Amino acid sequence: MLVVLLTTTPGMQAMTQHASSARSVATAPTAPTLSNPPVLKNISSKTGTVEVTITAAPARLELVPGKLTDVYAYNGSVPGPTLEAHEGDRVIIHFRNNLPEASTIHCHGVHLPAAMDGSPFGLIPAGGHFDYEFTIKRGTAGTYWYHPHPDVRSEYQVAMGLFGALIVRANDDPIAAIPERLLILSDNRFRPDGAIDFPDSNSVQAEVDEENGREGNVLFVNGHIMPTLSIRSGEVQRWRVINASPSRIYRLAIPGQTLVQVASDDGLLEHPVEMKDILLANSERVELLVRGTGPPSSQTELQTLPYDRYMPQTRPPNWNATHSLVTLRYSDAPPMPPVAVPAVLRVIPALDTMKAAATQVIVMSQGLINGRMMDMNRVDVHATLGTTEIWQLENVVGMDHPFHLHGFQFQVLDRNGVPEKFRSWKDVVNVPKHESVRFIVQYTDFPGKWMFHCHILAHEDHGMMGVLEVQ
Ligand SMILES: [Cu+2]
Repeated sequence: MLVVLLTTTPGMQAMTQHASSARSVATAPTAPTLSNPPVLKNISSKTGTVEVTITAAPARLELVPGKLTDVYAYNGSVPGPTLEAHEGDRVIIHFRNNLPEASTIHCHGVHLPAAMDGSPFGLIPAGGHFDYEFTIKRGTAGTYWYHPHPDVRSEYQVAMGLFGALIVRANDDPIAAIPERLLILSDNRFRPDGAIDFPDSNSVQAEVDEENGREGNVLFVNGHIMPTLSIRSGEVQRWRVINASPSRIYRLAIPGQTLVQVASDDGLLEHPVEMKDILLANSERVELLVRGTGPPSSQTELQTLPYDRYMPQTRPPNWNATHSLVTLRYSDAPPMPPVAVPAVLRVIPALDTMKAAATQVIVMSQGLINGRMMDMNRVDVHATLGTTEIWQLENVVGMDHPFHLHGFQFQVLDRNGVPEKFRSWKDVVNVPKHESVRFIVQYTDFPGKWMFHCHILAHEDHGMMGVLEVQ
């Protein structure tokens, strides 16, 4: 069964021709064209094996036009190169840590053995190396990403430039024919000389950053400031969007049109879902079908709308501004015929709440989970391999905490008791201020110690993390 996505709504052409008055926080002098980070070269000749080398090292790159910035980079680029694999592939990552400090590669959201998770339990020292090896589970095609996960230093290392996309493809992807774009969202803050700006530890800014997480005033998409993305009138594009910002939450919208969500963190939804705007918390991913509803030669933009995740006392002054992320420019080619999109993307069997062996209550407060700070020597949650559990996340403070569980993908059941509108596989869920979320998870395989934490990296670094042991 196919549905045809509608192309134009009345009045839209006029709106898109005069793209909104929103201003970006920082504007580049010349608009770059959106391009993708390089794709990691597969050095294996074996079918079904993806073998790559990733080196983390200091580098000096032009992140903002005309300035050179000392960064940490994977294979010399920010964002790092994209790891592409297929379901069922054996993935081997030869990681070399040439940073002056310990680090890891955490393949965020990927279901893999605990020893391959790149968690704080698997630190690779400065100058060290490690081979991550795992097989990508069938049915988990989706948009993932990788980043360092050392205890206490995650925010710093990600802010210094260590993050990259990890795309898992399926041979039976029902929308594989739709042209694809990758959008890795990040932000940063710079000194006048181009150096990445970290506040002095005793400053007011340091306190604000500790509370909010360090937000940048320069917004990047694939490392570009306000790039231009081309689209043809009538065309439909599949956008894979990753929030790689350590603390900024995005509320994505294109003025005058709705977005069609087709995938969540861990792959396709069951059906396309029409959304006015999409909230993308730290480390979340979404796949969208973006329709070229504007006329040839017009332009519009992808924006992030205001979203109040903050405590009133540390709310940034411009929190309620709309920021522009990407200029969407229509080619002068005549409109394309409508594109057919399947009404059914895949089937996601519901995990059965009647089979839940326990409910884990997780209370998130100011910097604490269940009243405690992270301790690598403590196990906070014990679970039995093969069982299914419900996790009840309660945010008891006045700011959002996006919650991430390592190793196991889950299904959100409800938010504040309201059943989730559509089923999806996720590995992170935002828990807004004073709200609660329940999800269900099955520990299908892979015993070991797994992290769970707030994905505002400053919160994680300051102890909002715990350990789940599956035995
Ligand atoms: Cu948090």
